[in-house]
Amino acid sequence: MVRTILHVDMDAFYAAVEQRDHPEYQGRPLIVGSDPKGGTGRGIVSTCSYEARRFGVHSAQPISQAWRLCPHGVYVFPDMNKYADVSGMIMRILAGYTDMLEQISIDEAFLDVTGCRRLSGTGREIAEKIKRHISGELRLTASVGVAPNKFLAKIASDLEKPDGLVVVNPGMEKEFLAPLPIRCLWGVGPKTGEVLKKIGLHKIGQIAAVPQHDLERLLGDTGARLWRLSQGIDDRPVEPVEGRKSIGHEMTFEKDTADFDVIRAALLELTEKTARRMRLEKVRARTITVKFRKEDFSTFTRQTTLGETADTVGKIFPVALELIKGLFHEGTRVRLIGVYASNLQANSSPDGGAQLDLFRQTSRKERKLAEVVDDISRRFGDRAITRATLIPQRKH
Ligand code: TTP
Ligand code: MG
Repeated sequence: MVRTILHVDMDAFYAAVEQRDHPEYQGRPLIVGSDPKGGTGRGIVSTCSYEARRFGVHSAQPISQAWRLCPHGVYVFPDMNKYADVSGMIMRILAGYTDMLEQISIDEAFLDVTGCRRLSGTGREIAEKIKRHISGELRLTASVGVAPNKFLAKIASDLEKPDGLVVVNPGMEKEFLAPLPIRCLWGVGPKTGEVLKKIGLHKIGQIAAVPQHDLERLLGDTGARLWRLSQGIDDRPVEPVEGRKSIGHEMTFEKDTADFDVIRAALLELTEKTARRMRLEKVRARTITVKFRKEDFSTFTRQTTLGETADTVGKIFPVALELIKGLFHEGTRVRLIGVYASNLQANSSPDGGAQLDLFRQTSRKERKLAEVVDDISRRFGDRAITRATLIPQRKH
């Protein structure tokens, strides 16, 4: 069955909220981030208004550089509580259109409106309604992509920002993708990008024209996945939190590795991402699973059920590490590892739902730490804060 998926993404989210609430900022370059301190500030830009983007300012840029590019801009500190409240209002509006709603960050969500088309109109009509609803009620603009799958909807929402609406009709997938640069394909990092460029592939249409097995030979699993995406194929369902079976992350090592320290560091990073995701979606897990693939592609999984539900690295990592140790033997060369949290439960109680926790005190401290980390990474990007053990050892 052909699906109708919407991707809704707010325009310049934090900056737009500030401009709405401070009419004197409207029409001006507005930079939300840490204190620029007259150009000597050491923090980064969270986001900026479209007026500021014209000067080359962007998210995750050092604030000192933003200052050089745009010294006459307005600089404000992020007000996370306010943005979280507005985010909640946006999600409640979206939830009024379908139960098939998957929030993926503070300002974006996927909706599967396949079942609503007859009642509420075409995908385009539903998208127009949602845009009007959000701007009428919250005085903020959203950009929406409408397409037969998540991948295309996400690209489409970005194409005509701000206040955009782009529809990819079924049958037009390949045509729509062909002229776009390959970095739009999920999973094309700088490394893979280089490999593809070297053999003369720059546009998605060029990838789509390569025989699938050639791309697979070149890039393995990634090649197969990229080829499918280049054809506009993406079967992943929109997963509302309640219906969601698991949250997790996996990674393939650049080079197969037998170094357990490398594996441990990667596992910690994956656990960190997974736990953060769980807190964002306000769920806790009872089951932890690890995935382990050797150089010969043989793949193993192991899982454990916890005595109590968890959503922090402190609780999940030791369990995941034990599971991985059970699968690793001296000399084993590892290609990929993953960690998944499942058996998910909504987390509504204020102490994080850990009523059975005997170590209340440590548990509370750990949650506090996790919340601070979440806050920092929301403001300054995922790379802004990490565990010291994840920083590669440098000379100094
Ligand atoms: P985005 O949707 O990526 O950016 P945006 O909404 O500001 O702008 P647009 O979508 O129109 O391009 O991120 C949503 C919010 O998340 C953003 O307003 C601020 C925050 N954010 C950070 O704090 N750091 C970052 O590096 C990024 C990308 C976003
Ligand atoms: Mg946005």
